[in-house]
Amino acid sequence: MQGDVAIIGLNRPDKRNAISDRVVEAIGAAVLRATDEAKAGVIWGEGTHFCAGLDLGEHSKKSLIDSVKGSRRWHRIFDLIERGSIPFVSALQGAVVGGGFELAASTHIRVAEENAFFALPEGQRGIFVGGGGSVRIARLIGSGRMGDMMLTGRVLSAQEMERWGGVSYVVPEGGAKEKAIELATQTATNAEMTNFAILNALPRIRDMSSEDGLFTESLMSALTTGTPEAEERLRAFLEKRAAKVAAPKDA
Ligand code: 1HE
Repeated sequence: MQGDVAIIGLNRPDKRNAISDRVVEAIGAAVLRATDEAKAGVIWGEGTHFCAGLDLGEHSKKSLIDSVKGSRRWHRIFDLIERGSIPFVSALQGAVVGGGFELAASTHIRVAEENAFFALPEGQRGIFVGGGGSVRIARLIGSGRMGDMMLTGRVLSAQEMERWGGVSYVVPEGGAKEKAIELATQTATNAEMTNFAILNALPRIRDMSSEDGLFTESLMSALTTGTPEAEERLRAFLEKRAAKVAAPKDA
């Protein structure tokens, strides 16, 4: 923990933080604990690479049914990140590959170091994404671009991925974790109900018709405004006790 922020590290650098069954279960346990104890979380990887994706050694030994169950396990656990109640920021360096990119896509904000690189080599490996990428990555960067990555195996730099909308911040080498903690700390100061609505209403509204989306938005808007926290924050602004919105420093 750092203040209100839970720090979750992938700690298997000798295997480039490849995700085995044990690793994905450990991520799930850490995320549940963070959701209970913290107001925001950071997910980062020990060593020179964020994550090399699925543990291919373990995967190659699986039966068909175990492979389906394995994918469903990733879905269940990554869903705890994406649609839980606290925001998660991922700090990315080196390889952000396959399931590593799927993990990053389940977090709410992605910070990449200049040396980070992104790929979906499933085509080359003869497999398919199984950690939610066909939904989350496709919605993040577009299914056309995702299809291009999977078909050609092309590798994108952090800057290219930023242009594609897959990461929101590119920082110098060695700086991703610190920036991710800074952003997570910032999100932890928001009203809890607003963070909950952002995490849970936004992805659902995206899946709705415009009409249903607008209706749901009105309900969420009223629900958040009705909390004592919102009442106090709105009063603080009107009594000039709250910070104003300031123009960016480099504007
Ligand atoms: C692994 C894995 C892994 C490394 N599963 N063991 N992911 C991939 O196709 C990416 C495969 N990995 C790589 O391309 C490279 O390892 C990296 C670019 C990530 C890093 O390169 P490098 O030179 O720093 O490391 P290395 O020497 O390749 O790997 C170090 C060790 O990690 C080595 O084991 P060692 O026992 O020989 O030391 C590697 O075998 C091992 N290693 N990556 C198992 N992925 C839910 S579906 C998701 C589908 C996918 O994720 S597909 C993409 C899989």
